[in-house]
Amino acid sequence: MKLYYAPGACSLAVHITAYEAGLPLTIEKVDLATRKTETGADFAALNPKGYVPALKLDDGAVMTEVAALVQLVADKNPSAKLAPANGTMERYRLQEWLAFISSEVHKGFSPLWNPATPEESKQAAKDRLAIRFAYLDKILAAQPFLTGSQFTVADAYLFTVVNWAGYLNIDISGYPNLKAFLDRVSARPKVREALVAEGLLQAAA
Ligand SMILES: N[C@@H](CCC(=O)N[C@@H](CS)C(=O)NCC(=O)O)C(=O)O
Repeated sequence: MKLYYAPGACSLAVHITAYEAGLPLTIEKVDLATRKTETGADFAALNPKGYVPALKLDDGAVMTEVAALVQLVADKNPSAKLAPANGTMERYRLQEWLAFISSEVHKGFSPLWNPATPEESKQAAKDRLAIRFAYLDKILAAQPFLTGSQFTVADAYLFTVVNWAGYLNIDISGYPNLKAFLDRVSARPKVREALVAEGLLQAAA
């Protein structure tokens, strides 16, 4: 499998999932401004949506959308327990989390990345995110991960997007359980490996 990614973007959730699942993965960086990859390939031709992540499977098929990709990758190695079995209530709960993260948190950040967003709209986006953070903080007060005691793809996705708060100078110290979650996930060896591979963290000497 080959993951087309941009450093620290939502593609990191798929990257973390593949490493946590112990699956072989090659990665190719995409310049989102030019839509060219680091090998000079035309990313827009590969994924007409133009955004990362895109995953090229071993049969050449290209898949997109974080919420679908993390499940596809997790299901390739069920023994890693990154997603409960398909068709179970636990799996639907996981999908409930993935939908929440995608629409309420991931896309909640989007206006903040856009330099053209007026200040007023940025503040409104931050206010909405604060409501989501407060909810997540309550959940994570009672359990280490979103679905309970097991790290899943939902945690990989939540970590990836809430981690953007640091880059955007959004103070999350008012959500100590969410902050502790970020620290807990960022300390995982496979997460660190993905961060190093994307050039976001120095490899330990
Ligand atoms: N619905 C997509 C959204 C992906 C997305 O927002 N990708 C961002 C990076 S996190 C991106 O590539 N933005 C550049 C663009 O849209 O041109 C998904 O969930 O995978």
